[in-house]
Amino acid sequence: MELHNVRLEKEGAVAVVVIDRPKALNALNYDTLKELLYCFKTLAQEKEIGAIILTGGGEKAFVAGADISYMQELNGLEGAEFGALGHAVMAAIEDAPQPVIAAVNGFALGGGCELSLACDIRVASETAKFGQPEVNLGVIPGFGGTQRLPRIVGKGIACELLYTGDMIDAAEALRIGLVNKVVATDELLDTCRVMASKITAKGPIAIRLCKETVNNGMQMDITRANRYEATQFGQCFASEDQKEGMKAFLEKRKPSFQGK
Ligand code: DAK
Repeated sequence: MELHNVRLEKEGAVAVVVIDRPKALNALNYDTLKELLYCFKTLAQEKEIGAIILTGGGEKAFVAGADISYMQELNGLEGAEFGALGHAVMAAIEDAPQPVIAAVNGFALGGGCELSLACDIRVASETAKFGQPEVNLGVIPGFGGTQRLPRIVGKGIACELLYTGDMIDAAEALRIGLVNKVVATDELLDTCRVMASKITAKGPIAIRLCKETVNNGMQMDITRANRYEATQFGQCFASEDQKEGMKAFLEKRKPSFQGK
């Protein structure tokens, strides 16, 4: 697939996906969502990629939301198709075997905030701004914001953000647990690269199973979730990585994981 709105760059074991429509503050139209879906589906098959960073092109925005000028013209059927595509992108990020780090470099509003919520980890620049302003447009979030936001920051704070449509800055996002850390703008990508490299140095099977277990377990009650974790834990022992990791510890050397 030819990419016009998204750039896919590979730096060793780390892939960087850049949403690149800075003139429209990287707003998500149909084509951009299609390209994102393609990138995440493709990367999911690439065993040599161990972590993915998702960010926005330009200086101002991660993603300022779904593309309002595109959406304005949609009929009911097209709206439903657009919604389904958005959900498919969020699911592709969550289901990717690799951890996905959102490097939030500016506005993350509406669908842009929701995109960051689908990622495993959010790192924000000092200039980042988050919000779910859909109520200002007479709609509700449609890419999972009403579901993922309360699971991340708790119901009360999520409801305040969802009902008021207020924008919050990076410091407030950190305070409420929406982001993992806030760094200077010019350090954002390198901070994410360091984090991604730390992850890619671990056993890929353990990382994949960890992500899968967190995401699936959070949909279960605690008893089932713990049973599920025990099964997933057992799976690690069918891997060469587990043998290597434990052998390396006992031999006082660094492990050499092969992802097998
Ligand atoms: N869509 C389209 N264009 C956008 C945009 C957006 N969301 N956000 C900004 N732009 C464009 C502006 O129109 C402007 O274009 P030009 O006039 O230069 O052609 C350019 O980006 C620069 O924006 P501004 O001139 O407005 O820049 P400022 O610094 O003054 O303001 C801002 C930045 C981010 C505060 C402002 O642009 C803004 O408020 N943007 C809209 C934010 C917003 O409301 N986002 C939420 C969108 S609603 C669905 C599922 C999900 C969704 C929809 C449907 N289904 C299930 C069907 C999701 C909905 C949303 O995300």
